[in-house]
Amino acid sequence: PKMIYLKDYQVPDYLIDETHLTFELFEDHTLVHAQLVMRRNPDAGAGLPALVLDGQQLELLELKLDDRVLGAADYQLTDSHLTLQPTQEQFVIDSSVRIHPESNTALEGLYKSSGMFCTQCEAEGFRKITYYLDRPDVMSTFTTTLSAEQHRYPVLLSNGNPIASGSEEGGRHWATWEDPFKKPAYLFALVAGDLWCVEDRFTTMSAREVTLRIYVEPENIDKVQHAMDSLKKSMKWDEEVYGREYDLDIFMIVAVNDFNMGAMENKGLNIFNSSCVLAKAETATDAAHQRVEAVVAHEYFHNWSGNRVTCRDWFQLSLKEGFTVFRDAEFSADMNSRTVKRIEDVAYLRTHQFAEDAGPMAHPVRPDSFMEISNFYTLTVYEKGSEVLRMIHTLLGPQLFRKGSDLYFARHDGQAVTCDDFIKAMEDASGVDLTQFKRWYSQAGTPRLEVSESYDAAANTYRLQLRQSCPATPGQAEKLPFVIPLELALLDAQGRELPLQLVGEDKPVGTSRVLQVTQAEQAFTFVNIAEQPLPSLLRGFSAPVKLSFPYSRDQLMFLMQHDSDGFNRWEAGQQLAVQVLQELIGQHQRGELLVLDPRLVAALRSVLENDSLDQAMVAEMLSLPGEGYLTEISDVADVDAIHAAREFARAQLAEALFEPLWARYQANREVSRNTPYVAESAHFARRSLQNIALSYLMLTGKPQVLAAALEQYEACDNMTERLTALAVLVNSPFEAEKAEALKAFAEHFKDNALVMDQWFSVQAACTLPGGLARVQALMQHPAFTMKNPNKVRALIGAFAGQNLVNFHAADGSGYRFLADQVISLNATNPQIASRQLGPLTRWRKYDASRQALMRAELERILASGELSSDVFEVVSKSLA
Ligand code: BAL
Ligand code: ZN
Repeated sequence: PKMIYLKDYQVPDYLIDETHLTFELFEDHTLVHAQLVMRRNPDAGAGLPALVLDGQQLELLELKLDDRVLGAADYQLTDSHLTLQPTQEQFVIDSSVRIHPESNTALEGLYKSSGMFCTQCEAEGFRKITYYLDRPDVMSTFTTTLSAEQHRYPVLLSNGNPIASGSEEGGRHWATWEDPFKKPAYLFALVAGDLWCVEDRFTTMSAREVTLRIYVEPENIDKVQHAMDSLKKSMKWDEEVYGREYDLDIFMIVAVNDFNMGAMENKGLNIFNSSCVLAKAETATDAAHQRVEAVVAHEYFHNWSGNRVTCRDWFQLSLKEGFTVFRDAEFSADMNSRTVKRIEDVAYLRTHQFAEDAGPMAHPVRPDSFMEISNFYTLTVYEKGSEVLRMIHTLLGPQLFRKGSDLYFARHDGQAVTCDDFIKAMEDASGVDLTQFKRWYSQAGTPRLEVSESYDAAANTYRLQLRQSCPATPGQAEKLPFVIPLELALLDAQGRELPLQLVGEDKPVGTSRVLQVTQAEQAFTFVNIAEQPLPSLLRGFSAPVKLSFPYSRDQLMFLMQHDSDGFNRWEAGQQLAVQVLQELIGQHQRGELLVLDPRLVAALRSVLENDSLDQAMVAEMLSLPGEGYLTEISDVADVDAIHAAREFARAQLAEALFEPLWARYQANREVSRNTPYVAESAHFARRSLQNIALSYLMLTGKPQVLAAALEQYEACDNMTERLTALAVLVNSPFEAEKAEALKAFAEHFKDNALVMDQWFSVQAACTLPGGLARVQALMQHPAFTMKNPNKVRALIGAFAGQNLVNFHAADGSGYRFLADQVISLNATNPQIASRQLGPLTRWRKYDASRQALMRAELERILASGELSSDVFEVVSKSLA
């Protein structure tokens, strides 16, 4: 595979104005006829160059140029392109091809999932359906007719509005859909299956009626209401917050079981991984309910940020993804607890995206090269991209940001544009110069921001000295300073915010404000500060950086109690816990007795005993930094010491805080027992505290806790409580109870694939010794299959990504296992194979012996035969 560069971008030589598709779907093949109404691109210069169409795994049956059948001498065919010579500026191409969705295991293009036909075209799947200019800057209207056996496939769907349908001889039927909005081929979709739907309506802000349909397999029709409610909330929110109205007469979501991603925003016909649609109390956890709400919103929001205005080329992917993640995060914050949402997002970013940004696959939010675009649907493009949008929002403020987004949508509606176009609209609307800010798009790596202070009691001034730097990343040795929005406050000894007046200002500007750090070294001096303050820095995580300030543990405890910024109260607790855990890690490494700093116990006790705190916040504050995060912040991660230290701290906390934990648990379980399940934030909060309390309590091994776990497992009415009870049993030494619960669970839910995924995950993540053997045994379970991406993620992904102490077993068995799975998946589903590689690519984080073992497995993959471009790119870059 060869590297593709952003700098080589050229406008397309030809454009496609109209695309007319006909699909004849059969059990052993599908015929695709495509009529493309094309013309020379006036922006591409003079003359008539050769027309090069993309196409892979297509059997060409017939090709016509303006009704003239072409012979083999009239075109060139390779395994990736069809080249021919147009003779006029405007022309029509007709092609007929045969494809094989029934044997498509890569789940790109047209494929079959649980007996239905469906598609996934982003990024480059459409070229596996027909010959086309498969690039996002070629936008066309589409008319699609599909025909299939009526009995097996009563529902026939495509993008846009339905315009005609009918029956054919031989038990077949057909339907025609027309999408009047020009779109790139990656937004094309088709579905044929035996599906039921829930239907609803939405009246838009200009009083248009839109039909909403969610299609699922008949047995899942009882699990759709939450997604429908989420869709209506999303449509309303996008009108209110962004002024964006839906544009077609119908909006459809289809749930499919085999799907590489979470969901796909095809115009008017979103196709979803069933895990991101189906949710009801008995089968989906609170987290799953929130995920459904967020993904439904995300895909819906793409209708404007992605579809109406799309990307010029795939280097601009974050134009639509970073923006849309930011939009869905704000939506979720408005629907639920804003602070808790921020905490969850930041914890995720710092554990996973920071690791990516420090590893061999590090790339800018707008990458400048790739081999395989599928490898760039990354945490950096999505989550860091969203942080970049959040920073623009912070710098401009909500009104100017909205003015900028209005201008962006108005200026570029119907166009395929770049990240620079987006920034330009923000600049033009706000008058703010974002030239330096744009380095966030072009420079990879997580910036460090070191802060120190000095207080001058005689002059009543307080000075913050800042130093920013950014480590080298592949291809980028030197970095220029970023614009870092630093939101901060200064607290007095009572925890009150002081008025903030910088030198040179004639009066204070609020008590919490955003400073712009733009230089490698910079200082800010505040005046009229009558006592030594304590700074609350990077409030709300106002920039995706690694901040350091020499807080003492006592100062962190003070911030945990007093900071008025909820995020920073949590953050102070996390920093305190990190300091304490790192001390324990050191003790473990030196072979010393482990001793937990009692201040952590005291801090968490006061959190637990504070009835005025939101229960979800209490739960978040009780959660110690994860092993993944502790790995990320280590220079050399000692997996065993990290695990031992964290487990020791959890066990000590459980013993020391038994009383308040037990009281909180019992009170919350009592309410849960007497309240029917509701998927709302107050209920999420109660259950999250109840469940984290149970997981601590179980570490004490007390019989009344075991009894409580069993009671919760058996008597609860929802998956949130049931799965937690199962997880604590699985991680406990109570072998008989554990075996019984696992068996009962599998028996009860054996026919529900999504619930069985959770059953696999809980066991894959169990850190007790023998993890690999358990995972290998589970791969033989009748409910497991390597063909289903959700199953791969639930078992193999959870083992390698969450069960660090077993995956990193010193004998290399975990690495060998993962490499075997990647080699096997490479042949069937390259995208999923490449995704599973993540943990092996981080080999530089570990000790010399593990490094050698991990490298050896990467080299074994490289030597294993013909690799997909997906796997080859990640492996070769990891070894470079
Ligand atoms: N565009 C791929 C799936 C998503 O980000 O919505
Ligand atoms: Zn997206």
